[in-house]
Amino acid sequence: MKKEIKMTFRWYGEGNDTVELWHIKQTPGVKGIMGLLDYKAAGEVWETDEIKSYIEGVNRVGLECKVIESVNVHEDIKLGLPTRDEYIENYIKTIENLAENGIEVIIYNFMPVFDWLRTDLNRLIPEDGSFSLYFSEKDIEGLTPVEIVKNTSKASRGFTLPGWETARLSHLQEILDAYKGMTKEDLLVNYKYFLDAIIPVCESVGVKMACHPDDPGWPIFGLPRLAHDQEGYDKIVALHDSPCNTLCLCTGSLGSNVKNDIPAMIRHFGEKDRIAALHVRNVKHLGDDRVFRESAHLSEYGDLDMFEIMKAIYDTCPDAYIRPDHGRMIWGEKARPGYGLYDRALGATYLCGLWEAIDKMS
Ligand code: CS2
Ligand code: MN
Repeated sequence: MKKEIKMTFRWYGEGNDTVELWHIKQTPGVKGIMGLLDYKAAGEVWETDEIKSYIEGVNRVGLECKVIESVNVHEDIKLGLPTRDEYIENYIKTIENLAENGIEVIIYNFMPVFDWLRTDLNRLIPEDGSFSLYFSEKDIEGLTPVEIVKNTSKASRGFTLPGWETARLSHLQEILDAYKGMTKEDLLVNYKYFLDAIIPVCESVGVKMACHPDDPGWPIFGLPRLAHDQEGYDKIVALHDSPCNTLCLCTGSLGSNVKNDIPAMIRHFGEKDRIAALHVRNVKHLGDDRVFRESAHLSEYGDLDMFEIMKAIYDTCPDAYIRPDHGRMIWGEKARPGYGLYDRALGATYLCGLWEAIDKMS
């Protein structure tokens, strides 16, 4: 191969995932994981010892861990509260501790309150009897955010879900109230304050921050959101101009918004050296721009052209870490919604296959 693909897999940790490290090790093409200490609340310091023993466990099966996803940003930082400085200090300490343990990229997001949002975590795909994550704007119209959170927790089969920490969401209404009246511009100011504090540290320890997009890719519940199109990301990278201020380009999150041309966005930011990580998955819109499900990875099952996506990565940011993102539940698997083994493994293999073809053709 002229260029090696850096294929990875998300893993939630020992005893916290139906997927085990040896499953990942046996998945062709996958060289490492995007890992996390799932028990850490936003704002807490990740200590060197715990990071070290986590990574040693991963290395023991012959996998590497160079990417962390996520170190969550405390709400007070996004809100710009006086208490933010303490949380930023903790964030910096965590960056330093991760760097000391060989971490190169930290994925995070700067979405107020919610991480990704779906209205159904186990939606039947009638064509083949599998299940996937589904979103319909109409389904959230009649519901309050608090009700949505309750439904999501109930459907999560007892697994933790990224960004849906029970402790934080237990005072959800309070957090939502704190955002009342906040504009996109206000949020950008708070974002800049955060980046100005952490990016110089990242530069000195050699870590790239990679901002994950909003999902779905438009504002919800009247909350300000910044990262769902090229224009928004242009603003984010301009907030603090540095090769360490990058994005995690998630094709499925951005692809939920039909206005986004994903291969063009990859080329745009890849050429500027502002993509450090990618989540590559497909979405299928169902007769309406704001109704979609997550489909199998192959182009023919969704709306995205996966060949053009992989080609854009190969051409402009081949050194970025890649993983399949969510997968469907197939073959009777019972796992964390979106994070079963089988469909993600098929996705990884397919993406590696596209890569090999592109590599040989170029
Ligand atoms: C992930 C995100 O499950 C997902 O959709 O891609 O939750 C991602 O891990 C976070 O937004 C990053 O902070
Ligand atoms: Mn993603």
